[in-house]
Amino acid sequence: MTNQCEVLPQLREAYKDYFMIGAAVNKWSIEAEASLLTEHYNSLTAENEMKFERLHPQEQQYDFEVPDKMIAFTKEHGMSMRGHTLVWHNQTPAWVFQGDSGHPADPQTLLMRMKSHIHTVAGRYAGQLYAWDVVNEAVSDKEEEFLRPSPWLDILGESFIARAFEYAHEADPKAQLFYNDYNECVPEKREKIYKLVKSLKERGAPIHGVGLQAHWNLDFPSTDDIRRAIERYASLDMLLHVTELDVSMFAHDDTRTDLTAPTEAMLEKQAERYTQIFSLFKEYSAHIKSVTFWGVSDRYTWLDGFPVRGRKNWPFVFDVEQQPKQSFWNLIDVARS
Ligand code: HAH
Repeated sequence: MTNQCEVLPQLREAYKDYFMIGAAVNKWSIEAEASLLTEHYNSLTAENEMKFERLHPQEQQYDFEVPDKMIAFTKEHGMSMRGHTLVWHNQTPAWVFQGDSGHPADPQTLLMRMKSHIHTVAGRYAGQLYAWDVVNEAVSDKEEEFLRPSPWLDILGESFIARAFEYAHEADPKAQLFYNDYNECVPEKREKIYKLVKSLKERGAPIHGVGLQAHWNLDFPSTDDIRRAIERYASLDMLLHVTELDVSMFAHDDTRTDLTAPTEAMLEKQAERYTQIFSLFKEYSAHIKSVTFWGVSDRYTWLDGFPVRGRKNWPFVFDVEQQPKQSFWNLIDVARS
């Protein structure tokens, strides 16, 4: 088969009047999938390389080598970059929350560490990232629980969220600052995210947007629930970014591990889903300014290891050979319709 790259329409070009098209990258994909990236995408997010544990593994040690290279790549190719993420309960080293002799850190120490981390990281990249996911996943999935229990919440109380936004704004006054979460279209959680963002706004915290992670599958969430979530967050006068889109072939309770390739039925259903999803995004493009896939092609996705370890998944619009799937063509049709 001939190389189709040159004749393919470009996703970023097709959507240029609506929103940026992004991809999460890592050290491997930014090289192995470089031509797909530069052809179809104009925004990158580091999948893991800007997380606390990677940038700041020990109190006196920062490591900026890989993210610096990613930023250089985006500049070289005229792309933009989102920052992910400053404050999260996961992928944060234990030292952050530790005090003396086995006790947890006291509130002043933890707040000082948070401030220093945010000032150093967001300060280093000031003016080079158009947005930051300042706080990731602070809202609980459990009924009757508002915020997720975490060392941040346990030690600092709810105010850790507003403080994080203030520090990020001090360090990079031009970056758009986002609250980012998953299950963002589930009505009960949607209302908690709405309540959190509303209270941040009312307290005058410098928050500019809501990040919808959009880890979805062939049936979940319903397009009605996606629409309702977009409208609800937009009603707070927030920018919206779709930050981590993937359309898994497997429902949450599906633990099959026998498939070595997607079935025709799966591929067709996924393409229909992509049509519905991007039609909605286009309809709300006055609010949605960036749509990022949490990967590039089906060669690699974090879903190969989550929630079922070692089960291959095929969530994107380019296949394992980096060729366009029906889903890709549907996205082009939606853009042109
Ligand atoms: C996201 N969490 C994170 O924001 C991202 O940083 C990571 O690379 C992948 C997914 C989604 C998530 C999770 O980590 C655990 C349970 C449910 C959802």
